[in-house]
Amino acid sequence: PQPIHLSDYRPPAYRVTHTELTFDLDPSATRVKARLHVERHPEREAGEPLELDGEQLALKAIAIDGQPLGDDEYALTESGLRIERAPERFLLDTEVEIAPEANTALEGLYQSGGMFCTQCEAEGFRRITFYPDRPDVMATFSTTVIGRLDREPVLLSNGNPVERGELPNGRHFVTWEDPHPKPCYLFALVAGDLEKVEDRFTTMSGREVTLQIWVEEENLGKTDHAMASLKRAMRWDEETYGREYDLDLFMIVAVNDFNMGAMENKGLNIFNSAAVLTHPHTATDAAFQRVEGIVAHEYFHNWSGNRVTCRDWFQLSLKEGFTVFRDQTFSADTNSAPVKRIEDVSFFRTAQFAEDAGPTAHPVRPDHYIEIGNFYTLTIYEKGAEIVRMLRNLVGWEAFRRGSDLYFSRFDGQAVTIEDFVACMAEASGQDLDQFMRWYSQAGTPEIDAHGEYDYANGAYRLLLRQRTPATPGQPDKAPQHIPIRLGLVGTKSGRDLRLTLDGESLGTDGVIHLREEEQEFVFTDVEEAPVPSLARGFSAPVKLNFPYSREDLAFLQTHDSDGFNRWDAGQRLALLALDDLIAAHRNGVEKVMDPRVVEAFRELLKRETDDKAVLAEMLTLPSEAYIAEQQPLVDVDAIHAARQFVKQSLAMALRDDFLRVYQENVGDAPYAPEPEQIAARSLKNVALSYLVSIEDEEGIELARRQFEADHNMTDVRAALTLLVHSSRDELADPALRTFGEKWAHDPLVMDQWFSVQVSRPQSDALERVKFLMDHPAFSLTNPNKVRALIGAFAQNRVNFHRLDGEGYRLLADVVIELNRLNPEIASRLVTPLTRWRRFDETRQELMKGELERIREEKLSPNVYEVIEKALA
Ligand code: B3K
Ligand code: ZN
Repeated sequence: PQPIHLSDYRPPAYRVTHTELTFDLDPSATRVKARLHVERHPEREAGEPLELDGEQLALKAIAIDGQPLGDDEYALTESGLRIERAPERFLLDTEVEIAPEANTALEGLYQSGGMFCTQCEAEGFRRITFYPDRPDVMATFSTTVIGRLDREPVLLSNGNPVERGELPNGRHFVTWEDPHPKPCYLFALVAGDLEKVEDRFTTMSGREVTLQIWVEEENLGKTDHAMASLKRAMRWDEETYGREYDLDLFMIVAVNDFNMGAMENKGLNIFNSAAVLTHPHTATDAAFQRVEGIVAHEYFHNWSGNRVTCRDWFQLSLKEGFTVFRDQTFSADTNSAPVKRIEDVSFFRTAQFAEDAGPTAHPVRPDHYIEIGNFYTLTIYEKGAEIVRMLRNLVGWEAFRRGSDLYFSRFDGQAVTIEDFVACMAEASGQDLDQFMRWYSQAGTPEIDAHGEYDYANGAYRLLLRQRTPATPGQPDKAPQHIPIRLGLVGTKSGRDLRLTLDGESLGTDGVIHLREEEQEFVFTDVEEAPVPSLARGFSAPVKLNFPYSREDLAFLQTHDSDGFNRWDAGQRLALLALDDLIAAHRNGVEKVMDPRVVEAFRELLKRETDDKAVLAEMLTLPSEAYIAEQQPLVDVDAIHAARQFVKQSLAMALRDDFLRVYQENVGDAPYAPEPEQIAARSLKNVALSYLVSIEDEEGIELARRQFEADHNMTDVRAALTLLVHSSRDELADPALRTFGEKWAHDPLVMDQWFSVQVSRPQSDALERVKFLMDHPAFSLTNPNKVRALIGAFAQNRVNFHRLDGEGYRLLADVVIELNRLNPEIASRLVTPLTRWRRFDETRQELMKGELERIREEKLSPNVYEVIEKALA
């Protein structure tokens, strides 16, 4: 496979203005007729050939302006169909046959259970019909779907239904019209035996919109939260961005087999059932919040993605980064804002930093790729969102909103670039964003080394900052980034934020400085007392910031910082310092000693009753093993696990009664609601319980057992089950697992949780469990949710996946090899942990590399090929 380069972009030779499709559905032989209204692109010369993409299509007929083409008038190529001589403007008719039931890649038209559904982004439409499958070809669509009345009573596509009727032989049809020009990646079709839940929404200009969520009958009781979330998102987008919905109908469909979370097809969003269905007894608080976030995300795409889309796939972050930023702020507005930020940043610093430091590191706007399906990454999505967040902070919300309005009005109905977006922000704010554009082109995480000094004699504080972005594949040298650093100087005497005066200008007590050079000194004057700096508040830029804080400084910031995020981060830094010592002790075989400062800091936290409970729960959570590993030059999985366990147990022993009290204070008996206050209490309670169970405190174990049996809601049940299964009390864990597994055998989403809980346990039998569970009737390699729940979860199990006998790696490679044939998109995601082999000790390096090499022996899909080549380069 050959890479495609951004610099080779040219507009298409021909565009399609209107597309008429007719699907005659059949699992093994669906017929697709396409009539394309084609015209030469005004910027391209006459006489160029027409090239259409097509994969796995059996061509049955082809005609131009009603005249069938002779064999010498078109050519079928490896990637599609080519017509050497085409008129300036014409109708192209084709008919192809495809086999949805054989489609295990879940791209194009496929079957999930008994229903037909589609996934076209990024390049799935070429598996449906011959078409210029690129986002800069935008057409209106008219789609007729023909199916069997008994098997497919419901026939859906984009837009509005305009005609329906019965046909001979028990068949019927519905015709849909979508008046908004769209690229084919936003096309969707769903057909099956589905039921709907319906609601209404009145838009800000008073239009009535019908909202429908389509599900299999047994899931009818699980749509309330998604529907409520959708309505909140619609209102929020009107109030916050002035964006109104633009069709009379908005549909969501839940399907069980889906590669990603969901897809924003115009007017017909298709969702992984895991991203839409909830019920207090089947979904955890985290799942409720995830559903809210994804429903909002897909809805927001209606403007940021659909009305204004991407010129080419290099611009993917144009729609994804902006839309993630929009959904993050929506969730922050709806729930606890500080906790949302803590969760997002925690995840980002663990997973995106690792991506940025690994062999698949790429800029937020890549300049080449082999398979675009590999670029739906944390960098494109989450780092892209961090860039948009920096933009919002740089220009201020009002200018940002003006820039956003300008962007939507100027480019409505067009396919554009990241420059177009940033230019609107520059225009609306009058700011120069040239250097800022480097965030899109440079891969890697900038590191800042900061040093500070208080000059007692002059009451000045000097802050010296030095930035450096490490080399990444293909980018050895980096230029300095424009890094906005929000900061405060917290007075060590007063415990308050001091006034910030820089170059004679006042920045208030919480200001932003701009690091643009490789090295820059900032001198704050009139600083009345010696401060501890609180840097990069709210994670004001996606960077690693090192400052030589003492443990006393961190303990001080943890209680006094006015920024909630940095209070939390100070605690994390303090814990990391203690963990560092313990990791070293473990490696050197020296006795481990707990840092009393961490114990005291926790004791203080546990006393605070006034604090936001959700934030408190976060503050009581130790950095994850994956995040600790991120901080180490070379990852020692066993030492990290042992050190973290030691800290957890030391805290539990020292503060046992406090944890018990916090648990008891937060047991509520109100009926379950996925509301911030309740969620906070549950997470605080379950964190406290996790400490008690970590030392196998009898009272704690008994509380966990009772919490499991009380069966109040899935959040509490799953938390208790996880604690029991991850403890060494198998006499309690085994019956609990059995009860749970039997009770929920009929519910695939709950069984996913049952799988994950078991295979993430630290006990040494986790791998054997994976193998055993792969034969469980509820498991299937062709269902991505199952693969993620069992294999994906196991690959996150640090101690067991990285077993020294290499069995964990072998198991993952075996699955990757099978999935490479069945579902390349999932296979290439699943292989990620192996690609990080350079981070481990020599023995593990060899073992991991060996598995990558074994995979390379196979006949690889472009997806897996690209990742393996990078990993072994
Ligand atoms: N835009 C989709 C991505 C699906 C692509 C899968 N190859 C989901 C989202 O970001 O909303
Ligand atoms: Zn998206």
